[in-house]
Amino acid sequence: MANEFRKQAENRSIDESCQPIIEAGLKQGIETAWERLEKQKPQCGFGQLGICCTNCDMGPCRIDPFGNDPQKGVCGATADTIVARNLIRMLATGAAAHSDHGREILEVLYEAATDKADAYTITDVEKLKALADEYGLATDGISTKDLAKALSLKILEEFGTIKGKLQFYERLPEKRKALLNKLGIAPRSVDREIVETMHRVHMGVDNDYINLLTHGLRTALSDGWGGSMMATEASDVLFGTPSPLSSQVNLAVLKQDQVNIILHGHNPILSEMIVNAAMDKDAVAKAKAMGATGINLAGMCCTGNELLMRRGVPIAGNMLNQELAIMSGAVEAMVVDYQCIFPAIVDVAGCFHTQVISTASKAKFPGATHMEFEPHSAVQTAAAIVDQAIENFPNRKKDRLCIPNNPADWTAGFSVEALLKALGGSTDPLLDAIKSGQIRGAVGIVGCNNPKVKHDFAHVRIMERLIADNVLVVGTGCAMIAAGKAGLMMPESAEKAGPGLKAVCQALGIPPVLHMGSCVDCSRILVLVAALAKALDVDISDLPVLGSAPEWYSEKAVSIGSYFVASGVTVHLGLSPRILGSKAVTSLLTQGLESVVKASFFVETDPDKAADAMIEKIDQKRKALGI
Ligand code: SF4
Ligand code: MSK
Repeated sequence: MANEFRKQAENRSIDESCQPIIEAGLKQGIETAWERLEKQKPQCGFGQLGICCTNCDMGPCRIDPFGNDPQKGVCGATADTIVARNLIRMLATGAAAHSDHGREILEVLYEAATDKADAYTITDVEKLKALADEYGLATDGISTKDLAKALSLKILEEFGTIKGKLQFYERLPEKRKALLNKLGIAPRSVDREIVETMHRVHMGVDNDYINLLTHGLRTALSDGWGGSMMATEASDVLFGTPSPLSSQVNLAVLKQDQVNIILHGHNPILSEMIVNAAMDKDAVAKAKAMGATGINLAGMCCTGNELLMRRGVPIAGNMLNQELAIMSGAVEAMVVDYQCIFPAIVDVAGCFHTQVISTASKAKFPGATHMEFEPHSAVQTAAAIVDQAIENFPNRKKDRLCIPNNPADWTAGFSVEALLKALGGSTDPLLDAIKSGQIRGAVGIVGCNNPKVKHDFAHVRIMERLIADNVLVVGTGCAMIAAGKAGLMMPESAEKAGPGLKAVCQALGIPPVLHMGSCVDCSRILVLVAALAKALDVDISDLPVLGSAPEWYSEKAVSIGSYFVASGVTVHLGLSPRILGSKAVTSLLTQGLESVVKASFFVETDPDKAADAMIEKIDQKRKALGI
């Protein structure tokens, strides 16, 4: 039986740091996402094909996928309408999640500028001035705080602006802007596009699948070149623009002799304060008095990525590691903000001493302790959270500890600014390497874990294949945490790259897989590809670059994939979206879009075949560019 459990653990994940914990959980009968997925099987076929509609109370309605009756919902909606509506509803939820996060960061920037949130300072004044300039604000003789106030208000206005355009959209190359303007899908404001999606999917509004999907692209653009980009830029102003640093990753970053606090979710606003609170000497002294040797912070998912990028805080794991971290028996507190947090962590925590502490008014977890975060009292809340974790240390059951050894080393912090600095101030060396063929192209690998895919396997396999073929990988989110755990993010990892890429990485002292941040930081990838296209005076769709989400699960990923495609980057998906119930929608998204936005989606579940297809597409782009 023990062997059986080990085999099961190895089948679930390639992350060696979590396999012993999965095995221990199986022995103890602790339910995790993998068990819950099994219990859901067979998952509803109508749902998987996207042909179940619950949009109104005449339904729910289902379309027969074999062409028999019924072929229409009670209202008359066809499979094409239902599939397109369901997809853009998902997309809008993802765009809303990113953008609402962005709005909150901007509100804290405003409060910091108006002395309502003293704990926050403006760290990157240079970026503040550059952004103010971009927004047409006078900067001479204006104090930093006044500038931050004016800028945050100006950007916040764009959530509901009536001027009909977003400033960051101007960052697109002229050719792309002209195309999007011609198609009529330039985003008009952030909230407007999301609200309009919700309007269009109501019964009896937009029933034309092409019209629905076209607006889906506009909504996604309002996320990529709007809400997400605002979140990235405002976070940089507040907490600093990332630059390369070293840290560690995987569940072995948890410490046997210290109070372990995990910071999980997406928003850095409170967690940055917890990083400070954990360094407080009274808190450390109290931890020691409680029998620990100190306080250890570890990130999880994108709150982790935010803290890693700017503060070098180690990361315990990505999305499928969240329950496993608690099952190490070594976590005193898991502090959560929002997005990608399993409700089930409260149940798993119930089997151990871990306290789940929720902090966002909009994300409460029944069974968790709620300690609400407000910017004006951030320092006190952070201190109280750290104190609660310290108090919980004596409750740890030593005989249930299962902390793996050997954390992996990694480097992160590759903002566009840091990359340009490494390149000597311009994109030219990168473009020269691409033109000469030393670097064949680049792929942005982003997104999540999904228990339908062996944890981290698709991410890592695709990355290994691409770098071996001289394709530079950049990325964000849980994909990058997978890469770090697999040892692909050290300068020495260049050894795993093909000769051209290896030489470039060694010359610059960078790894072949570059961590650019959290989910909202996919906007950094947009800025990078826009800069490359502008330097070559081509459209983004002409570049030998692709996007890939090998293990995606979230609605945010639907929005990210769509804004990449709308920006001209073809995107690989490792799992099919729920669109196969409509041939028309499937064909539009996987082929038809090429003639509209010069990019499209393709689905390939086999990581090797996906890597082959990406390399082929990169070579086609190179040929078309004449390089
Ligand atoms: Fe059924 Fe139409 Fe209502 Fe959807 S909107 S549930 S297809 S009646
Ligand atoms: S956390 S959206 S599982 S990347 Fe950003 Fe990871 Fe995907 Fe959440």
